[in-house]
Amino acid sequence: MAESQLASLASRFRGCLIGALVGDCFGEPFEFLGRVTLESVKTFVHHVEADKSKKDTKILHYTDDTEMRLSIEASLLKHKGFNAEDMANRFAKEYFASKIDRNYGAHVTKIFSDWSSKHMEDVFLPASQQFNGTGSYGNGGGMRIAPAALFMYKENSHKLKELSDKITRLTHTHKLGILGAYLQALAVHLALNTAESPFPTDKFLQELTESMIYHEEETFGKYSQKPPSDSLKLYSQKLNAIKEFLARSDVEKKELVKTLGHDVTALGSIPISIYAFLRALSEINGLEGRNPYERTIMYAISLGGDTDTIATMAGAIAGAYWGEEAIPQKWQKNCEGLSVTQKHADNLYDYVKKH
Ligand code: F2R
Ligand code: MG
Ligand code: MG
Repeated sequence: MAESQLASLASRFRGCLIGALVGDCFGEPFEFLGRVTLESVKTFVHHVEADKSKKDTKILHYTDDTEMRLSIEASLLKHKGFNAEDMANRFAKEYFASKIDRNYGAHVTKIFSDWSSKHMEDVFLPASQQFNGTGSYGNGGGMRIAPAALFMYKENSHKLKELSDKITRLTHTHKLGILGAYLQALAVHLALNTAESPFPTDKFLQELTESMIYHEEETFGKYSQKPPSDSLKLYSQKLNAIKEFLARSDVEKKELVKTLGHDVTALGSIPISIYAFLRALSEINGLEGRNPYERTIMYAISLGGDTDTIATMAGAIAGAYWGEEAIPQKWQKNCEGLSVTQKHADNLYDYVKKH
């Protein structure tokens, strides 16, 4: 693909948010299902792509990843920036109003209850009290952060981090939860701002790694919270592992998951989402004939574990680079929340163009 064939910016805004939506809806049936294979993902996708007139094609519901993302978009647009009380209100209102179980994280809903039941002088307080005051390092910050990257399209990474941190701290105050959400936001921001083709993988990974080294030193130099994992303890280490995996042709899922993770923590899911996007830039055995966005989603889900969240994060990055056109119409139309996602993407694009 030559530079002139890159998708328009408006298409990339839509691609990012629709890309995230599809990842969530397609990943949901597989979340922590046990054994997931590329073949089972292909069977599922073929079913989605089958003629809608066939009786058993159902709309795919979104989960907490999308419900919270939509609230962030609505709040940023309404207030032309971050408003803590409004965003918190929207998170809680959507959670309590939903007739569908969106499968929220086990602890985050306690924060919604606190916001709703107590008069809160400080909306950041309930999150900071979770897990004996260490805060959550779940991936709930990263799963919903893509709109921050769109909103800060014209701004530098420091401004992006300020916004990402504020949004994340409403529910996740552990340093790894906050850093992970920023890593995901930066990955989307860089993909959106990349005007080169083919995609410059080395440059992308280098920028992510340099930024994470800078912020990890700043963070762990000042704070005493220790990372929970007994494998690679920092995002920058996992980004180095991604570079090594991409240089090899013999990487098995087992080794990938052991090193990068595929669980509900930020450290155990955001790096593998970035890897899925980068790996899908090249052909993948069994996914011949699929474009890079399709490969990203199908491959991300095939890695198993927290599939809705890994696929929504990988899908946001892929959509921000490849644009809306790369996402098959049949995939889009089978997802709950398509029209509101399109509207939010267009409104964010209009906002960014004017400011
Ligand atoms: N809830 C789900 N899926 C069901 C997950 C079941 C799974 N077997 C499991 O391991 O929990 N999906 C949705 O939740 C994820 C996002 O979660 P979020 O918003 O980060 O929630 P929470 O409650 O803050 O954190 C999730 C879990 O992480 C562990 N954890 C976090 N911080 C911790 C800490 N400081 N100490 C110890 N454990 C910590 C806890 O187990 C939390 O329950 C997404 O997958 C979304 O799709
Ligand atoms: Mg979910
Ligand atoms: Mg999940």
